Amino acid sequence: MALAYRDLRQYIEKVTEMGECKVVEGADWDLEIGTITAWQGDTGRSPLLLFDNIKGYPAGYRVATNLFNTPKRIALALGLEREVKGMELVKAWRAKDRNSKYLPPVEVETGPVKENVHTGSDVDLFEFPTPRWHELDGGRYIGTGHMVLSRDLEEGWVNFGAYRTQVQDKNTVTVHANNSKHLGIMRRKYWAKGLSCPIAIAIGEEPFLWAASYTPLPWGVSEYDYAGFLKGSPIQVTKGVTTDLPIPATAEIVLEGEMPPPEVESRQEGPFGEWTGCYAGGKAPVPVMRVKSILHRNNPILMGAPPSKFVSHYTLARDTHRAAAIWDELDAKLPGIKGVWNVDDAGGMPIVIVSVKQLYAGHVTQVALSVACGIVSSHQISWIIIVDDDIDPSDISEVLWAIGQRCDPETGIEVIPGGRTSRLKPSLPPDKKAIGDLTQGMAVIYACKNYTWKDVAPRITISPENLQKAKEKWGHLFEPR
Ligand SMILES: Cc1cc2nc3c(=O)[nH]c(=O)nc-3n(C[C@H](O)[C@H](O)[C@H](O)COP(=O)(O)O)c2cc1C
Ligand SMILES: [Mn+2]
Repeated sequence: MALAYRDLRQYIEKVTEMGECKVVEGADWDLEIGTITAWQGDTGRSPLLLFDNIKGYPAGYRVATNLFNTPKRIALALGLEREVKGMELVKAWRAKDRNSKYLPPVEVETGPVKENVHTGSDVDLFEFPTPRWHELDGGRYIGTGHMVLSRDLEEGWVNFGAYRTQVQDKNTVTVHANNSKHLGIMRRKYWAKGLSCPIAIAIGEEPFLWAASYTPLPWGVSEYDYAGFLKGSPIQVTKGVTTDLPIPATAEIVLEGEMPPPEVESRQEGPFGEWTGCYAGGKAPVPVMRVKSILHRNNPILMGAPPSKFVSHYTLARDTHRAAAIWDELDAKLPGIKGVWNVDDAGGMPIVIVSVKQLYAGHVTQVALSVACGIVSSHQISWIIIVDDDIDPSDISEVLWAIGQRCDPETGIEVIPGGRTSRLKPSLPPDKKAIGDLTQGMAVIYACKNYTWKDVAPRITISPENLQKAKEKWGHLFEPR
């Protein structure tokens, strides 16, 4: 189905037509926007929030949050014909990804992002109503729903990713990228030669650019090509003003500049409320970006995606997208995979449930260990739960029943040491962090029947025939006429 929108603005217009956008007037950038975002996000059915007339800022300088929090908005954003949730949404993502054909961007002469261009002493980051999102945040984070662009010095391809970005002063931000991430690798190639790394940051971009920004892709694959494929048409880019980086032509705000080597300049950054549901990062020195130009549309919309423990509140259904990617990885290796669920309530990654139609002895062990070492699944995973094919893994009540009735803890739990985690993990002990040992165990819960004696305890179910007969005879008592 063709997408109903061209850019973030038009997406918001469509959401408004659907009756799912609330304009909030008069909120303060200092905690009020963040508080309303979290309060509504936690209802699980937040409208898209569009903050206007923000305290101390002119009307029209807006902030948008909670963009994709209902099945209706997810369907609109993904271009699905009807709204779906649970395993249906996982299957919809799989159908999209299966037709994967990377589409490179097209360059256009100019775009609405260049409606306003500020350079030199005209650069002032305080032009925008950047929120302080969470109560203990170390400052105002302009980059949460954003994309940080860089070009590989040797290979020439363009990467982007979401790396939290804090405002330091009118023309300086800090960009908190892990060294293992693609920006982390790219910037060190410039720094090794004593050069500053040119970067551009787009804030407020069309939904598939946002999805590509936080999705890990292989080294060498530009997120632009992936976003183009998700969209079904190439992303329009235009050359920057003070960098030659291709920037999204319809972005709301773009900052351009460079990151000098950290020994030339770093600033204290953090802490920041993170995806684990906890504050992380403390106050620590982080490399800066010196902002050389700011481009923005008239009446710009700063897109915010402040992390909370629910990944689905601030991403484009990343919880289900991850389940789809894990399912694809498993299907490429093993038969009998009937469903994969990634538990959003656990903070996005630590709990994955797989339902399997057991075909031979040892099958479930293969599945569990494949999840433990999958490219998508292995990072940050703590619990792998295997259930049988009569259990819908997205139905947590069914999964708890399976743990309660089909798992003997003495033999049904396996702990694998040395799983990959990160400094942000609240359960990682300080002494391991101190020596850089960022690993912890991964547990497998076999909440499934034993293959060799699996038929001994049939479940209580009502056969469709008996149900139909009962309905015919007594349905009139229960169903409204
Ligand atoms: C809201 C949000 C904030 C993020 N902040 C950071 C961050 O500060 N540092 C980081 O290394 N990754 C961060 N990530 C995760 C990266 O965006 C993700 O790993 C992405 O795949 C990185 O792109 P890359 O694979 O091209 O490096 C964040 C993700 C989201 C959704
Ligand atoms: Mn990348």
